Amino acid sequence: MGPWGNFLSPYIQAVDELKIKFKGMRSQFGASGTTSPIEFVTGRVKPLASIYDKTLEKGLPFEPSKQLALELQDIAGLRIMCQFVDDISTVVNLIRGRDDLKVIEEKDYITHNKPSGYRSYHMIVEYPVETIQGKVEVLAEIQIRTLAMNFWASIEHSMNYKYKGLFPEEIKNRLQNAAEAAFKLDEEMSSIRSEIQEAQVYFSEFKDSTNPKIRIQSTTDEKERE
Ligand code: 0O2
Ligand code: 0O2
Repeated sequence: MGPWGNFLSPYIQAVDELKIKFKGMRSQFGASGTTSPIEFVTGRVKPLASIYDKTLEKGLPFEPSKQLALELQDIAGLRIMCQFVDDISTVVNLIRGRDDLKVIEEKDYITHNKPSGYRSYHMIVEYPVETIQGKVEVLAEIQIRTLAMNFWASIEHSMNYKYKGLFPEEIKNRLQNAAEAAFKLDEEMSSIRSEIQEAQVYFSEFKDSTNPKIRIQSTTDEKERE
């Protein structure tokens, strides 16, 4: 493994482990019969080309170093998507309460959205990775957002590639308006949250009852209980 391979290896492990842990939180909610505040989780290690761009932006040497590990806090990136805005604070509190990581910084781009219109809650955490050389503490960025915020950010991010960050005024205004529309959608969905969740419970029970494998399993479970 070359110097970049060695440098990035603990980040790859951190992303893999954290993804499993956050997906585990979702399953635990499911198993306990409580609606999960987590809809889905994704993760990535920053590609070398993006690391290179960031070093140019920040005036850092493009080489694996302690300084790079400190300055680029999102080499390991996790994204947690929620259905409702209120779920975000539930997830933030769950992360704050964990013993396996340390929260270093929080940025609330939901109350204070970025001028672009971007909304998300960011947490920078320090996470210990066990390697064959011993323990390595790596920084990871966790972005927590609703599905609507994620939809907006994904579209805006891909348009950024086309316009290289320099949007024509009209596009910039339209994107800002779209961000506000996405936030209105979030508010509207929150106002009928109980109605939506009731329908989702009904829907998953209906799916289970029409799935022959699950019907056989639940009959077996019932027999075992008797
Ligand atoms: P399930 O059972 O579908 O939930 P991975 O390595 O596959 O775990 P990766 O590569 O980090 O994940 O990210 P990826 O492939 O972008 O997506 C991770 C998980 O998020 C996948 O589920 C996707 O199905 C799910 N996902 C991605 N986009 C959406 C979306 O827009 N809506 C919903 N509801 N889910 C989405 P899993 O982990 O394969 O399992
Ligand atoms: P990627 O991996 O392509 O998403 P930084 O720029 O990181 O040195 P800062 O200001 O501390 O400095 O970071 P910030 O703004 O807290 O978080 C940066 C990340 O948030 C970005 O990562 C995006 O993922 C997301 N983000 C921030 N602003 C916007 C925005 O206006 N639109 C979209 N779509 N995403 C945004 P990167 O670096 O772009 O990398």
